[in-house]
Amino acid sequence: MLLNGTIGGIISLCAIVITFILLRWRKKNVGNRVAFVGLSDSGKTVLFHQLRLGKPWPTQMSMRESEDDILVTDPRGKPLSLHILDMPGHSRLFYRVKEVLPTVRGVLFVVDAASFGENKQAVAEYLYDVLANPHVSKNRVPVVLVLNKTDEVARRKEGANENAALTEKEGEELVEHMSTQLANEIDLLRRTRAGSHGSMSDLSGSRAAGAAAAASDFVFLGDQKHSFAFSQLANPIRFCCASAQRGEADQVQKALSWIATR
Ligand SMILES: Nc1nc2c(ncn2[C@@H]2O[C@H](COP(=O)(O)OP(=O)(O)O)[C@@H](O)[C@H]2O)c(=O)[nH]1
Ligand SMILES: [Mg+2]
Repeated sequence: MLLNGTIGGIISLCAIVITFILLRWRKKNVGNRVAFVGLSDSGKTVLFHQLRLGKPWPTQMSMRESEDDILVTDPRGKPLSLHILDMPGHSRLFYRVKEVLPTVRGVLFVVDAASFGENKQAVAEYLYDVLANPHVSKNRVPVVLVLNKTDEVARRKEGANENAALTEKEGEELVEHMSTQLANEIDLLRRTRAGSHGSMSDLSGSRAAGAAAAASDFVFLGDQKHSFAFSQLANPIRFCCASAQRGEADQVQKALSWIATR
């Protein structure tokens, strides 16, 4: 009886130790790659250089990704290394994004907040393909939506004042506005895609080459019974504002630390 109890105790202890080792091993193997994705011209490359050099750098259109290691700090100030990849945004090169996504620990999805009104359908289509990626959805990869070019948004509000900047409250309102608009677009898109079995051919203005939703692997994002909301996703999602060109990227730094410590 006593012997049975002892053996049972040893087995439980072994199970706990093995689980602990497996969890540590899994965490180590998640890697530290973060892909910067989003439509062309959203500001990925400017942001990439701003984060790696701490200053602007002349950008150029590239057909291949650039990569580098950067350091971020956790909430206790401990430095953590991340490998950031600036992906080309052109729709013809979405196949590279598809190849890279299965290797990432996190995604930084950059949006041009100044032209969002005209581009929201294209932004939503790209975002859908990223969120529906099997690795991203199954492994609950954290996704940060960076609302970039807030300087331009402020400039338009304030009537051509070169130094215009959004207040904290205006930044929060922008996040609220854009996240609601994006959720509405995704809601529409998932119904269209579900209705057409994922065929991209009848989506007006869609990124043809981003045709991640082929009939066989169409993924319905979120809760089918309710209108789409980002909170329905298993992925941790976070929004932040930036003006990469002006070097205003501290919210992005915080978001990267958040990815690194998850
Ligand atoms: N006003 C403004 N322009 C920006 C900002 N970030 C990038 N840009 C401009 O947007 C254009 C595209 O930037 P780039 O980083 O090459 O975009 P990518 O195609 O997403 O890599 C360039 O002309 C940049 O100077 C920003 O924060 N504010
Ligand atoms: Mg670029």
